[in-house]
Amino acid sequence: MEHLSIASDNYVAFTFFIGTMAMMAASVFFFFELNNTSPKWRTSVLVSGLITFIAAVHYYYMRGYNLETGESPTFFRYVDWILTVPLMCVEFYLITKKAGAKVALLWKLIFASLVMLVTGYFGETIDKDNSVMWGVVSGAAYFYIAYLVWFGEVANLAQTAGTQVAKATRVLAWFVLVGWAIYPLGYILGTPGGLFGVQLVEDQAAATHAMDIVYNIADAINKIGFGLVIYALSRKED
Ligand SMILES: *C/C=C(C)/C=C/C=C(C)/C=C/C1=C(C)CCCC1(C)C
Repeated sequence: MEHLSIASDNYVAFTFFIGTMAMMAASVFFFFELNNTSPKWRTSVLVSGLITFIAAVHYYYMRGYNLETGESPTFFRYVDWILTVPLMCVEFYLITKKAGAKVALLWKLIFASLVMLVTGYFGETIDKDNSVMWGVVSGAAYFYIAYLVWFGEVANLAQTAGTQVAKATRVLAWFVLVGWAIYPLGYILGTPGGLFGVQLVEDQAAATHAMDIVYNIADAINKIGFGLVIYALSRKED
């Protein structure tokens, strides 16, 4: 059997490797800190750990897949997102629940995130020719989520849930607006004609590599960052 190791100039494989390690470390941290977390915040911190743990398992797999085939693990990328993004919606629900958030709000967030991800998957895989159209639909669902957390129900409930929850929700809203906006950039770089027919990276292999690196960086920022905001909130208010 051929021995596979990461070449020092293989940034795709390297970021998959670092991603695996970072997600694992974050999960261990969140899980072990559960013991020092007040009961009120325990579920929220547990969900932070589940998000990074699910990502760690997927990254371990995607790292091996990418190393062995040299290809982009698109399917498992989206399986990961379809599990972890709804869990991020659960975080918004949990921290605003004390202020009266209803399960209907949670479903609204989850539904929008599923629309965002399923349409993105279509654009990247089975209907690449219409990647711009799928990207626009996905973007609309993304803006709806951003709207809910900045100005809609999530923002309003957070205001009545107390200063610390309001502050934390504002930081999470920045993650959604800026951190999540990195993903459409990856999509535009990696999809043929992603930005209204313009191919930004000429060579398709290089374009796919750029997309994977951008997604890997975005995942580390968003999954671990989100979890740390929740963790910090659990320390400030008990
Ligand atoms: C942990 C994973 C996260 C937070 C993933 C978030 C993914 C997105 C916000 C993806 C958004 C997309 C668009 C807004 C348009 C193009 C297609 C996507 C799916 C890349």
